[in-house]
Amino acid sequence: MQNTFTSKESFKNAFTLKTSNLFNKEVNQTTVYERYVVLATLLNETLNENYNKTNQYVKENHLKKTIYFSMEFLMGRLITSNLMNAGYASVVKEAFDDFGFNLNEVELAETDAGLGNGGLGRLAACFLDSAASLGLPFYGNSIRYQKGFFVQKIENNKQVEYPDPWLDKEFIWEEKREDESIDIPYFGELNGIQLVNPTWVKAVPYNVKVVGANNNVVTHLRLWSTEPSKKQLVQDEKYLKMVSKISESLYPDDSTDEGKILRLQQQYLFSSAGIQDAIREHKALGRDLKDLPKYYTFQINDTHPTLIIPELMRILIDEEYMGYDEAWSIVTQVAAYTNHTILAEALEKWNIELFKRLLPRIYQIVEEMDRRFRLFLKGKNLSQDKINHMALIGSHDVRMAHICIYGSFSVNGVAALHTNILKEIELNDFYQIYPEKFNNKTNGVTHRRWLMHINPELVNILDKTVKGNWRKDLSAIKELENFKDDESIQKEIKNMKLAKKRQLIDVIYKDTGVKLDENAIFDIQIKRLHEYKRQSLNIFHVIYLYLRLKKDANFRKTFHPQNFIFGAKAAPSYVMAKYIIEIINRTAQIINNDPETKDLLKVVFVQNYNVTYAEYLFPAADLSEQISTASKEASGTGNMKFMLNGAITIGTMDGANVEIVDYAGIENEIIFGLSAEEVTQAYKANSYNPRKIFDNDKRIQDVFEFIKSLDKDEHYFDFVFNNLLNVDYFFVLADFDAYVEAQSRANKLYQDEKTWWRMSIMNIANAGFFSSDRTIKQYNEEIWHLDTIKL
Ligand code: 26V
Repeated sequence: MQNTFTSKESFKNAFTLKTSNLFNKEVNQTTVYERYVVLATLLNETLNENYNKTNQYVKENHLKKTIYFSMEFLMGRLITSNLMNAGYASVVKEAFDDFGFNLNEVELAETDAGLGNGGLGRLAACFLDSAASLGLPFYGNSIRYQKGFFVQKIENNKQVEYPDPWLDKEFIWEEKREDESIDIPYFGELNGIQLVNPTWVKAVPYNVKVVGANNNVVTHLRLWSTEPSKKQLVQDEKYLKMVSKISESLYPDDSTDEGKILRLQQQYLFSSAGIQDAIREHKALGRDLKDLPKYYTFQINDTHPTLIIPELMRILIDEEYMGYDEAWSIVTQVAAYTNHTILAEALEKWNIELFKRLLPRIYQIVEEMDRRFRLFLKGKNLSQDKINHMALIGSHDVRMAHICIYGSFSVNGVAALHTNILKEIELNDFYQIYPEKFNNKTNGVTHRRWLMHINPELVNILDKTVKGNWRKDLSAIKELENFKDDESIQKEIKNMKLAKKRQLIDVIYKDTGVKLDENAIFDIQIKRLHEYKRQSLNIFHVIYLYLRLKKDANFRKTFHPQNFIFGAKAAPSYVMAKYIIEIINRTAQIINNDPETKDLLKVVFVQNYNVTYAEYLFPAADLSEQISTASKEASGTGNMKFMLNGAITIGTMDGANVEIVDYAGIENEIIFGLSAEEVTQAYKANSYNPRKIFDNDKRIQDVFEFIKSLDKDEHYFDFVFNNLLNVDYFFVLADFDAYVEAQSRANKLYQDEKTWWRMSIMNIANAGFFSSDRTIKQYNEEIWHLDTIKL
């Protein structure tokens, strides 16, 4: 097939022509950004053909689809992965060399699509890549937020949030489908079961192409935007403002009722639009609604899209005139739910009055579901207490997770330990009733982005050492293990790290003005700022280390220089998280400017940690900080990206760390701290006393004194101290001693080069399991049962 990208010459011609069409310029007169626009436009146009073929194949072969409903898709930049997956990267590179352009620089001109805040959103993006690459009819469904997750700057050592108006620049990969818009009703009153006088909002879809790797498959992510609806006769200023607010930003402030309504409006927007869209397609293809489960699975990514369950009931009952039982049978064969967190605060609940006001008919349906569920539980001879506890509605709230479990045929956790905790503890009542629904799908990451794209240096080594086709099946990477004691390969891995460290050093220098030492251990903690993730434990250890290095000359001699790198955004209203950011930054100021220790210790907090920054950080790490309070981190996926790039985990036995240890061997990670069982036990027995630990540990007392001295006002950080000394819900002080010991082990191990690089190789070689291709295959074999698109 002849297209723009089949040869260097045809690409250069097309590039020249497009440059002239778009900008009326010669190619060598263009700015870097204009080059990006031309390249992305050409690629996007070329992808149309395979996109149409994919759609046609799915339609003609009547393939079942999975629609992945997720509040977040943290895509990052698409240019590199699209070029790579389409197989055009080398042609473009050669042509750009001829033009004298730097492809890498042009790729960096794309703005991150930051439609997510953390692990759950990035997982959704990895799933799109993996599913398309496996040729599965898998489609994302979410919101086209006008503003991405906030841009973080550090000013005066504090986090300051700025908006991310990413759509102010054209998003080349999307295509608006005005003709497929859907009107969504909010508010109104009920007349029986009929909703009267609702406020109508138009949901307009935009498709973002998703390119499979070397298989010609192109699927999409569908993002819904809001516009005024023709059905809404009165369109005053208040209405127009409401309409634009709905798709304006991710996780708007929910401290007021207005904010809460807005969040629920967002959830209903993409849930309802996605479901109506699927039903419209199903009917247009002449299929019977009874057969919906043969053609669709709706995967609910955490509880934000829960409303698809009552919404589907509403459509089947009110618009398709089905009986309740028949409708329920369909719903419970199409809906599947993934749980991503066990923190109580994240188990979503909505106040009944608020829910009822915004979605009167949906509430009525949830009430009926609740009535029937309570009867069902009664039939199982459960106590009234237990029934009240498990019900869908109770204590003034609608409980989203309970609706998901009741309405789905599958409930999965995201790592082995996490699923066990759900079954045995958090959701045990439900597990007793529905053991067959519960299953595990350990997370994974796409090795196309998190290895091939970000670490060509390591790719070279793999191509020399691994005979199997690891690009297609990452498990082949296990062959690298044969070289674990091969000194020349160890040396190559070490050189790879050095190269990646140098690249990161430049980026960090430009961002923060701090120049890191390439010979130091790169110790990196990058993830959302949360108390359970315990960035606090990390910085407390850094402070301890600093104080010890200053007073202990012998220790200085045995210590290998170490750079501590943090990257994290705190939720804007999360007070404790913001104090921790400030402590890290103020500590960095002191340590980095102390001549006594400046060759031994450096601390940096990178600004605005996002997907693009992550692409520099993961490959440069020696130590991967995974130090959450055991039982709290559902899985983690950063831990997998570090492993795949040869970092050693310093961590607790939490989330997917447990499986990382299983695969790589416990001798190849640095594990410390309380176990999940011990933590759970301590909660139960109410036996933990942080004050006692503090009173008996001079090191912690010194650390707290140091933090006090960071501000003129010695009470400035009292909020933090009070919490840690009186509550310490996340066992920071309890694990301090074990963490100090683990860090000291790490520092010594790094100086034993043969052992260290052997450990590093063992991590890379055993990362195959953590490919999201494996994860997606398991979802498909055990939950979705989709057939493959063959082009
Ligand atoms: C996030 C947020 C963010 C701010 C406002 C409200 C709100 C409500 C819910 C959530 C859900 C976050 C759940 C989440 O991201 N879980 C992470 O999922 C990852 C992928 O499965 C997993 O690796 C992480 O361990 C888990 O924390």
